[in-house]
Amino acid sequence: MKKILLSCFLFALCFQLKAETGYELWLRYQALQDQALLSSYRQQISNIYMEGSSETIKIAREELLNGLSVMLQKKIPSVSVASASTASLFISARTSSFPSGSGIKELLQQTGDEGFVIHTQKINQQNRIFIAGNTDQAILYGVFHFLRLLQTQQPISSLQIVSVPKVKLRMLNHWDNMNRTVERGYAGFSLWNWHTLPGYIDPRYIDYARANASIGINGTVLTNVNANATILTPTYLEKVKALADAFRPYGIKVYLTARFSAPIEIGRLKTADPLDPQVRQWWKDKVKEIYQYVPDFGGFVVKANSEGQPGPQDYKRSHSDGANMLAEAVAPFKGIIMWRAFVYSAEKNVDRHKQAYDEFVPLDGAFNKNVMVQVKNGAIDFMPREPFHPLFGAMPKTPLMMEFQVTQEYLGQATNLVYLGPLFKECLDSDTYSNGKGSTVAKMLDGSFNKEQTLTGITGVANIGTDVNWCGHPFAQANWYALGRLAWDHSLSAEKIADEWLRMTYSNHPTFLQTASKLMMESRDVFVQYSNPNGLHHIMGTGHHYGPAPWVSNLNRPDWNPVYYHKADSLGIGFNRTATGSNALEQYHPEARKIWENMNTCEEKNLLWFHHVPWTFKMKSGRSLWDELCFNYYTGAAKVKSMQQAWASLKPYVDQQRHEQVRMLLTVQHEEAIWWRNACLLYFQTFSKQPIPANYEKPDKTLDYYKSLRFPLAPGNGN
Ligand code: GCV
Repeated sequence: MKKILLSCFLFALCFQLKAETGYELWLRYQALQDQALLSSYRQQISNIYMEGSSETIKIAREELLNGLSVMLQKKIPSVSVASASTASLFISARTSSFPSGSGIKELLQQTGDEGFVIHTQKINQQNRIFIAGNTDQAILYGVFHFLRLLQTQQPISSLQIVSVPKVKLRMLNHWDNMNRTVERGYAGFSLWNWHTLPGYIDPRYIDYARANASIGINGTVLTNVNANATILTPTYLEKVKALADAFRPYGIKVYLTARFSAPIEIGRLKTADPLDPQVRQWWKDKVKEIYQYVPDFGGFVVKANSEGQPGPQDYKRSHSDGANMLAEAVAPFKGIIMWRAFVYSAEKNVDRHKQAYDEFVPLDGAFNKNVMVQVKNGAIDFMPREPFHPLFGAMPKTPLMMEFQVTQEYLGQATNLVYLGPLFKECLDSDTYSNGKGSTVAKMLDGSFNKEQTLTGITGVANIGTDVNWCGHPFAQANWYALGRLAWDHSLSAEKIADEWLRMTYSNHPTFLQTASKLMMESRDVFVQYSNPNGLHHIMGTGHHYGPAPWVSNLNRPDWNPVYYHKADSLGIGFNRTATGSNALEQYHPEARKIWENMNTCEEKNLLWFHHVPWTFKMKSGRSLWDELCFNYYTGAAKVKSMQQAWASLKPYVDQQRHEQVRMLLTVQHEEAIWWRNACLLYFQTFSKQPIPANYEKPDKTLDYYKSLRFPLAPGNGN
């Protein structure tokens, strides 16, 4: 009987799920089905008073009224100022508006410009909910948070929330080219339609700003770090202004990338030498011009002397010379410079892992106050698993900006379901030991150890494009969401974020949540297991970075070749970064490096990152290294099958359109996992000379077949 009832319920659930494209992201307000909760919410939110009339407040009001009317299936009336003192939901950015004795005034002393308070209090026998902040922007954040509580079906009868962002700059970096291709973009073209701007404001720009505001993102870098100076010309600044105007009410500042050679390319100067007075003046004038278009322009991100980009070293100047020249130009307008530390040189015969540290640590203290050094989470390049970058904790006098990659360049692009929350957290929670135990990367970023640090930030390379669901893979939206949520509060767990996202994007049903959350939480480890297990890295296809190609050895720069990273030979595999090898380990604090420095005790997930390990080396499992690699490649690929099964079981809880899309992509993912597994094992076997254990099915294709595959038109590679 129970079974029949359950089937009827699931059938009914299925029936009423209308097809969805995913466009609505996590802001997909749904009518509440749980009658008890519905009546409790309705009772507690009977009317609203929201003070203020700015554009930002109007947005907050509209969002709230719309969200509530859909979720509560009822129009919630707004009351006039005369009845404000009895409104059940009272929202204001004016401290004096809150009843004395409510304690709100005191709490607002801790919340700064962007933090908010959400409190439920009993006043005259009536429960009242207060949303308070010091600015209209804080109110917008508070409203989105309140809506999230309802979307995720949380109790609201005794809220005691004080939420303050842990870092000031919470940003997205778009690697969008001006012709609308997106470097490492797998979700269509760039959102910015430069051709129709400034006249046409695509409603999507507003939806983009709204989605970002809902997760606390407050800055966007519109252009690729492989920069084009044309963006700095008046025609384009007009367009940038139009975007900045559209984003401003949502609290989002616009930033651009500065091409270091712009003074030559668009300024007709003969040099871009940062110490040349004419060059310095050119940048000052250019910046002044930009601020005439965009009075709250945020500043520049700069990729200099990296992968062929121009920079100060072209003139024998240092990174700080270059950064400070730009910093001086934006300083009068309170702008900032985010100078990227992603540098490695073809000429240097030094482990690429070490180069950024070698270059930047000597410059600690040499940067102007309004410069941040923007550092990728790891020293190589957004690998599927990478130890934290040794620069974190090594530049105490310089504010460091974390750069994560939200777009899945090396993590299955848009065909693989990989939730990056655990990757972001793994890095943020890593202990640098720079100020003793507990000096996590997150604490290096948020100024915990340096109260004078005014610039703090986390940015993510965006995975957003013109695809109807914004991010290509339906689950890739979770990575955008996770970046924003962690930038706001890096202490949130990846599970909590996945849970919120799943509830808002799909369903609050407990069975759905249990299975889907497990699927997400394991997905990154699964990807690592079938692609880059045990610390293998940078063994992907050339250029497009799609799929495996560990055999590549013919690229001009040694450190572009996969063979440089895995170093497989007849003895073993892996990069010796200990004192007997490149000694990259010396760049970490002695306590931090302990978990890696000894091959016998090194955490196995990073073993081949730091050690060249004999094929016969005995792993903790008792297997030899070779057998362990086989185990991991096979187990990882098999786990994708389990992901497929798990997703199939969720069909009753997901609308057909989105369910089907994920189902098909998981099939592709399974094929790709087998491709990684077979290609890598067949190739590494040419060194290990050992068989794939008999209990595994044999690869059905040859190594030559895998080597022959070509993907000249794969996305994200400038095509
Ligand atoms: C924007 C990697 C990517 C490049 C990217 C570069 C960077 O090398 O493959 O596409 O260029 O990182 O972060 O600057």
